[in-house]
Amino acid sequence: MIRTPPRRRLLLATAVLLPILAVLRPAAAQQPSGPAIEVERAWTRATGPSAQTAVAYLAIRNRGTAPDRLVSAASPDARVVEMHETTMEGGVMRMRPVQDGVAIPPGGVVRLEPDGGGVHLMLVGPRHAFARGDRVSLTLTFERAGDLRVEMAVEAAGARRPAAGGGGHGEHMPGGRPGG
Ligand SMILES: [Cu+2]
Repeated sequence: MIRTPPRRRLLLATAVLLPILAVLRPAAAQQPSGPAIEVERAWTRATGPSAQTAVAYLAIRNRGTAPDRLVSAASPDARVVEMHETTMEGGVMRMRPVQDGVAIPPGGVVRLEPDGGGVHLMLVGPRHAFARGDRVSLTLTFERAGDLRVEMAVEAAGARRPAAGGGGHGEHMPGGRPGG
């Protein structure tokens, strides 16, 4: 009669389990609990009735384990929402549309803020004036996370951050130069 030694049985069990774990692990990693994409500090600036554009800022946090990408944005309060980046060309500040969207790395936060690297959202053709204290609705479309609707706080004209005043570059035109 041949008995399998206990150590050998353990090795056999490990040999059977390891491939199963190898298959299960990547699937579990792709399903984080809760929403992978969160938006914080979404705000825009007060505008006059004849404003051609309004600027919008926000921070996007990726709590997931996969990279995502902001591919487009829309608002019922504007004709179109564009993603812009500000660049310096020969000492002149210019805005141009962002190509291929804004990458949001896993575990990272991307800040579309006045001092956060020059990327912002531009509400082109606001349908009405934005008054301080109002809320403006914005829908963000992500490659993986899909659509996300956020309410932006309307801060004072020229604000540099939410709920604070200060000198800003004010109203600016797509492809033009910021006011200062
Ligand atoms: Cu812009």
